[in-house]
Amino acid sequence: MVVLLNPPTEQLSLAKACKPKNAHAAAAAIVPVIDLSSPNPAADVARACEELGFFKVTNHGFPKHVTARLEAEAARFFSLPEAEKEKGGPALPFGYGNKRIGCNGDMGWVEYLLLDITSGNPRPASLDFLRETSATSLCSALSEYISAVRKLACELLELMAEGIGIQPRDVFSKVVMGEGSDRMLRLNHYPPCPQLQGLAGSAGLTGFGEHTDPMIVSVLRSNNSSGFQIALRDGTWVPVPPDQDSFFINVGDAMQVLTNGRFRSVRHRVEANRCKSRLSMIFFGGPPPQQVIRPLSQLLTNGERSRYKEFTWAEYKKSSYNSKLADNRLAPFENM
Ligand code: GA4
Repeated sequence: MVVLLNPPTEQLSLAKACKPKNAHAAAAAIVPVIDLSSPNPAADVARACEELGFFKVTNHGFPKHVTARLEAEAARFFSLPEAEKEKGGPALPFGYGNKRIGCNGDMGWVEYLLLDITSGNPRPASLDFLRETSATSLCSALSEYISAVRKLACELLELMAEGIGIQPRDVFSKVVMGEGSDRMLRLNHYPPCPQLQGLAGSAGLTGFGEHTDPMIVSVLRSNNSSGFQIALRDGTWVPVPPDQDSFFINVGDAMQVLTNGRFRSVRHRVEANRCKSRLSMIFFGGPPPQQVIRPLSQLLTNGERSRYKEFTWAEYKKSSYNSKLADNRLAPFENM
């Protein structure tokens, strides 16, 4: 089933999404919750990365006002007239994008701002299309958020290393936090979808189609609007109950390779909501372009073979950006 949008060439598929009322409660039980103020969260972090590739963190100490400020700035940006926002597009891959995701025909009921933050903050030029005052206030909200989210990502990556029993503790974090490491920030706005209003409760419109994240780690925060779903190992999709006070962490493809498949890159997607806007902010942390990606030698004990062929991050990115969202991007790099 599809919904036809304007212009009619833009077709977004309707995902099957029939869920019983208590599905959220069941899903809440599935998503591991890691309390970062607990005495030793590392083992739980590693278990979550192995079993699901996904978990939620609470008591993270992230300053609330920083999130609130970026959320307000993002909402202000997305409420600008379309013609203003379009000046920042098309997203190839960076900039403002509307419904088109990537360059290979993927579509979603989403508008977004994808920013390259490799050098710390978004390159000022990437927001030059905004009037000076809005660019300045969005930029400063972004820099504040980016420095706090980098700290949180770093802490989580260290817990992942500790939990899986490898040393030094910064083995993952230094790859993501080093000079020239590939880092991005994405602001996604999923507007309510009026076309869904009249439809029966069994269908959901694709906001962001199913995919895995190519990077090492993704740190996601959203407002209190539902729609985010993850796939379990058996392919079952479960809705993740929203929680605006927590962060959700995804393992990405590069981390799956570094750990020789112990940590799982989680497949996820977002369904559009018929009546409520969803606003999310995602930090993606990856390696520098020339970094060779292969399983850490400490994890290849007792003659364990690498499940993957070696590749550089630049090679992986090139191949990723030539793929469709739902593709298994690691398939060409798997050893038989
Ligand atoms: C998915 C995760 C991140 O949002 C992203 C996406 C990127 C893009 O939007 O430009 C990609 C997608 C993502 C994976 C496959 C390619 C590239 C769109 C697409 C179809 C920024 C990323 O790093 O990979």
